[in-house]
Amino acid sequence: MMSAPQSDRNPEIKFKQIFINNEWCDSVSGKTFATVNPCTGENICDVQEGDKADIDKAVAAARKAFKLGSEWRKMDASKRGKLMHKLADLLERDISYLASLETIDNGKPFQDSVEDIHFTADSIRYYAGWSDKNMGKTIPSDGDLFSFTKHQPIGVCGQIIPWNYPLMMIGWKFGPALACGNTIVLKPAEQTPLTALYCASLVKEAGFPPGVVNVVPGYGPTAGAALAEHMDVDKVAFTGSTEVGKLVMQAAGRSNLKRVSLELGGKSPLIIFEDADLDTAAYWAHAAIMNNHGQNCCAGSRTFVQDTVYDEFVKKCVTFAENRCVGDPFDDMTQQGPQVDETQMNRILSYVESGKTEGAKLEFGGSRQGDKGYFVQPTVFSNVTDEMKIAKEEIFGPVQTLIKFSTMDEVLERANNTTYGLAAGVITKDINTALMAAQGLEAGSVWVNCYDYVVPQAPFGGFKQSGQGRELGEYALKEYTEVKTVSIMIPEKNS
Ligand code: TXE
Repeated sequence: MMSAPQSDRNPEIKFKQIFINNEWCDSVSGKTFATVNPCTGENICDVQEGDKADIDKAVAAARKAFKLGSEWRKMDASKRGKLMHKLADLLERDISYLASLETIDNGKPFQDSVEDIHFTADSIRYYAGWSDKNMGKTIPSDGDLFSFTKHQPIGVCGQIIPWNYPLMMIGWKFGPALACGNTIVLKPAEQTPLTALYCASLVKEAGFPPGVVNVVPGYGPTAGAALAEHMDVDKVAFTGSTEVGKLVMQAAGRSNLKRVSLELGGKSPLIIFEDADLDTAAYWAHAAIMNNHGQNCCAGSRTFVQDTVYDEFVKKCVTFAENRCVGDPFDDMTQQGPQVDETQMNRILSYVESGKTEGAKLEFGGSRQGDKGYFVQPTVFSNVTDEMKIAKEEIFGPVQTLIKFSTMDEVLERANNTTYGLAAGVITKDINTALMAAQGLEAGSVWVNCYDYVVPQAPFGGFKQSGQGRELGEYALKEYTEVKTVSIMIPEKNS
């Protein structure tokens, strides 16, 4: 039995370089960038700053590892699965260290980092099981043909990830890519490169051949754009803002039409019907927006509440916000640490100002907490209407917007009246209400009587401008597979 993970406020920073071909190197330009502890605003360390030249080196290594006859291409699919299991075990072996590193770099509470690492390991294990099960078919073709499909890896995959779940995004991205036999160049977010680099050292320790996984820390418009535009990258997977998702897709179109999968922003509705148990509903509504400090792509950032219970519900939400424990992420009681950086904090505070200006009622919070680090008070707005900026744009912070509705038809139409479509939720005791809402909501995930329950086995992704393709579950294999039809002329076909 594993003992409970122990936090360390000052974890030793072991890896700050670029990881290519299972080796550590400095950036070609010689440049570095600082990564900051959002709790204090102080620099943790300087990390090598990769840009186009380093991406070129990493892509060349990934291409070499993908060559026909390479160790990786010849490896049994089941052996790929074994290496992935080893990687998942190593992540959990080092969970105390990794969770401490995640918390100083990102600011999330230590226990949340621990949970993220378990989810990372679980995602990699889930896909390890798929490694020898991504099967083609034999096809009853017309003519004297013996036809079959072969599911092949796509090739070199660029993976660009954000800072809100730095390690977990690695699990979601590495899992299907490696299971299907691809090679990877990962660019972590510039705000949170440290756990990705340590994870790279575990890839090497697990025994993956050189070049299968490469990690290049750096900025989006330089290193990220170089991956999206690269003529020798076969696929790019991106998680981040819708704005940058569009740039990634344009870059793919301008360059080599590489495959693209995107997981983007959201403005997800959570609908509270009058028959719900209001305490439970208020709990879910609070968790839906406040988890991970609101820095969650599927955050329930529009809470629609039926008019008959609206006033009572607002009070309950305020109580939850009042009781939320904001502070030191290494304290066991803390539910909310700082936002990831000063830019995000200021962005959130400017949304709060716009909410006040546009006439929403600030029920609780609304300010920065303290003057050190990037803490924002849990914030609750009532009397929010659909056309307000806080009801339309992704705030990505702990800001709850409570919106009134009367009928099912009306709320579905209003909930769907957005360019996004990542997730949605419904709280009700009535099965018909639940099913009608689940059917009508335009979202890639709909939760009933819960929220943000994401598991490795079930697909996750967006309708509309929230994305392209799906992550997790069997569906994600498709995003990392090319299907080849092989047709063989035979003397005579018999059924
Ligand atoms: O995102 P970016 P930012 C949303 C959220 C947040 C807003 C801005 O609303 O407030 O986006 O956050 C890389 N080519 N989400 O600026 O820029 C970048 O280096 C290629 C939702 O941090 O999209 C990082 O690795 N890559 C989201 C990654 O893209 C580029 C999570 C995400 O950064 C690039 C994060 C370029 N031109 C923010 N520019 C979610 N879906 O969970 C940047 N990048």
